[in-house]
Amino acid sequence: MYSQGLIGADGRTAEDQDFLNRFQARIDDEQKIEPNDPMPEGYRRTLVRQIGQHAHSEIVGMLPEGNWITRAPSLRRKASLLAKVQDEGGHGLYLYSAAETLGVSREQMTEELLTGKAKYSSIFNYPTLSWADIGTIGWLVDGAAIMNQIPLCRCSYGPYARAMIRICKEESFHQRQGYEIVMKLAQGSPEQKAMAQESLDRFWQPVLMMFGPPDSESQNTDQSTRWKIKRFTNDELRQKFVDATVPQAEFLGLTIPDPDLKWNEDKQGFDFGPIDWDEFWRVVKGKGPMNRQRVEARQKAWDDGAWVREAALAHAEKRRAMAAE
Ligand code: FAQ
Repeated sequence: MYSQGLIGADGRTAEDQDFLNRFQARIDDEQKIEPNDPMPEGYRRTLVRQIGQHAHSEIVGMLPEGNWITRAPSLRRKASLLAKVQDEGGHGLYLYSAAETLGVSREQMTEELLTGKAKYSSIFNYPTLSWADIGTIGWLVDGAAIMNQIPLCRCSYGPYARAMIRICKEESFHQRQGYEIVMKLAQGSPEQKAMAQESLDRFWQPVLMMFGPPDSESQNTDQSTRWKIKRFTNDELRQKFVDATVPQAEFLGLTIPDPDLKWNEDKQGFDFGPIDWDEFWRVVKGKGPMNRQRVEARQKAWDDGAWVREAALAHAEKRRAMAAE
């Protein structure tokens, strides 16, 4: 995710202190920034990076679950999984459109993804090895996504905030369908319960990593919070997620794989054990279990779709020529 390229950097914006102060005053006043409004180049670039990575995550995120559509255990499960994966594709499309309002094209963003310049969420570089993983992804990955994305509905950039409202509604359905799958397994045979537990064991740490590095290592949080792109820090959201999820696991009769997990009366939240940040950075830098396969799948889809893009352009050109006659 998070393109670090120079997409859209025009280097021409006059950003004297007066301009920056006026912009910050609009942000502090909770005014929404719209595509044609003047904005600092850094604000625009931060949004292109974040929205672009978010869009890529939604699209790449279709792959681990898509892997199970043909193997879903019943027609009902297949229909809801199909709908869920399709929703994620829709989210990617709204988000690419939101990023395009900032002057970057879908082609540029895709190129950055395929060349590895732009990132996507680390979580999608893990494989889905069992049916229980589909439940765990809905329950925990969509659960973490909602925790992170509800505050984005109040992001200062109008098109991103508005896209997030619909996305969050759909994500909450996804979270429930995942929780229901895990619940059925947890209440099923000992083998099914063991499958749910094994999946939770594998996904717990990678899910906590979704919120990004600890605040002390997060280079973007301070500025993004000042611009009200982010409303909470990475650690704050991670803590909220843990506090919301522990009682859900207890209800399911599953054990969160963390011996240090303990209720802390003083902070009214759970303490939890260390996260393997070396693994996080390895995955972010392209060395996760599925990075290569994920990018190859996107490259193939882009290549296979070339004729559609060419046909659509030729059609648009023909219509333009006819209208001009
Ligand atoms: N993976 O300075 P920060 C979903 C990078 S959607 C990879 O803290 P920031 C739905 C970060 O880019 C999931 N890289 O960064 C679904 C930066 O590097 P850079 C995606 C990561 O932007 C469910 C560096 O580390 N959600 O799941 C990750 O302020 C099921 C330092 O980090 C969003 O994208 C990571 N996890 O905060 C779909 C939400 N974390 O770019 C299908 C929007 C950090 O400077 C199936 N994004 N990095 O080179 C955000 O809220 C923020 O971008 C954060 C990161 C919170 C993710």
